Amino acid sequence: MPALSRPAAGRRVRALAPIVTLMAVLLAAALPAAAPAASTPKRTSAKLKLSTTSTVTQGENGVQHMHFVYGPVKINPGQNSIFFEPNTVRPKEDGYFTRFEPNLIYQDGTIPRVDVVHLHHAVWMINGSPTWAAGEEKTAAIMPPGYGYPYRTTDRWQMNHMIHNLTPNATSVYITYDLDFVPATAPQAAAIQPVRTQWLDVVGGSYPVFDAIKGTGHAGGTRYTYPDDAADPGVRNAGRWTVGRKQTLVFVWGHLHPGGLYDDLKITRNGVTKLLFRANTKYYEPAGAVSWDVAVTVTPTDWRINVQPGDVISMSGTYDTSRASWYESMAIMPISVADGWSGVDPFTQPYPTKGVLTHGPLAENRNHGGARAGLPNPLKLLGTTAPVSQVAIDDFVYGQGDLSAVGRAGRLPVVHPGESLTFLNNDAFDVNRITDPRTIYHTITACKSPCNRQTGIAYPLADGKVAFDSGELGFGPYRNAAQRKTWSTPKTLATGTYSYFCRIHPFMRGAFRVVKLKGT
Ligand SMILES: [Cu+2]
Repeated sequence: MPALSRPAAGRRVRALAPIVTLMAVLLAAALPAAAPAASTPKRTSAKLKLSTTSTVTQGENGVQHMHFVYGPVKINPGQNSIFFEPNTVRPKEDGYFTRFEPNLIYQDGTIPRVDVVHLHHAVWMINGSPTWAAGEEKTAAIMPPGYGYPYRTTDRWQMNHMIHNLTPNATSVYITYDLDFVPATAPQAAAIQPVRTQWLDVVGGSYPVFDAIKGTGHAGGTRYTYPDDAADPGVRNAGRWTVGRKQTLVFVWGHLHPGGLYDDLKITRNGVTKLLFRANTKYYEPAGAVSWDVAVTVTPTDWRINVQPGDVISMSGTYDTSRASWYESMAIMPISVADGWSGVDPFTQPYPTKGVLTHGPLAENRNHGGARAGLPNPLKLLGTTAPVSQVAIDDFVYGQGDLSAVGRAGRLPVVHPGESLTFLNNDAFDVNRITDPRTIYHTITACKSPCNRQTGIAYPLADGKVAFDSGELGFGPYRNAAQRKTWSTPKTLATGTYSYFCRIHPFMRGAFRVVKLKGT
């Protein structure tokens, strides 16, 4: 189990969240499969650990409950990198999948605390197509009775994962997935209608993200919907699918990041647009829509929508921009689709719209943060006596003005109005090593002063009075890397003290000051 201390212990002591015993959670399989959204499933609180070996147990009606364990996945200090790897952890015979449920565990079967290491995303790529996915919201995909994903042992599986290590400590984890499987040899298999995933994503590409900036969007700058509120009209067609033949939509789920409120699935026919389903969030987080302590609704088991050639299926994602900015946000809706019609016409017949939750509050989300941490209040810290032009970041520490620093290094770097302070990420290694997965990305992201409280899943937030963000400083093969290691503060900042944090490693805090020095 990784300790929450820095690797170079003793040099400087950080005020971090107290080390608490990691809590095991109930086997998610023990939860009700589909409780009405109105009734929240119970918090996971049992002492069960997930198995660290793949297992199969025989269920009823020919169904096998399969628990797969993928890994170990070595996690480097502070990593936030994307990997594509072949995946051979899967059934040994042909059949159908009727349920998918993801998780992340340590070697001992316990589930990592989400503020320590978490599944930013994982996508199960099958024969080159994204089929199932997981984010830290850990939604389960449960097919309505009679539908299943066909599986052949000759299929090509790849795992695309982005596991985010919020600490400077290396660790090792396993991605788990619980699948209900009906072997092709079981009599029940003959009655299963095959489905495939139609992937809808508001942005598209290998790293489909957008920024939802505090105070922007609609409803007085409190809601930001992508693509509707996006400035770039070129992106507006990414989350659309034009139907080519008679098909039935049988199941829909939605992926969002913290701050996300809902994903909407829509259909347009003959110029008329209707909402087919809203994947709505249920935040268990006491502070509201600001953390991963959330579940997202899926379609109810009797939801079936007939679609026909020419129909346009589209989606949007909406974030709360009243309290904070949400950088690198996602909005994705995988749809399970069967051939032929086995549902209702959405324009002439009623269909259920109330979603269901697939899990309750999860124990791994319990460290919310925000308590006193013993860090200084930057508003009361002295500034440097001369203007500073550059702050280097080394080994997870901002070189000047880091709130954990003592003595002169803890003085806030001062810049003149109209000038900027440049940050240099030395943990990003060299440009010649751009594919090195050890690259450590850091950000300089505005948070509301003093921004000095204990780190948790809901603290700190990108809630600075003036929003700024450097992007992920560093190099790498994917779009999450800024492909540069420097960033300069806006020259337009008014005089005052500005707090910031690293949104990849939120224990990293710092501040700088814009001030006109006397005599200059
Ligand atoms: Cu960082």
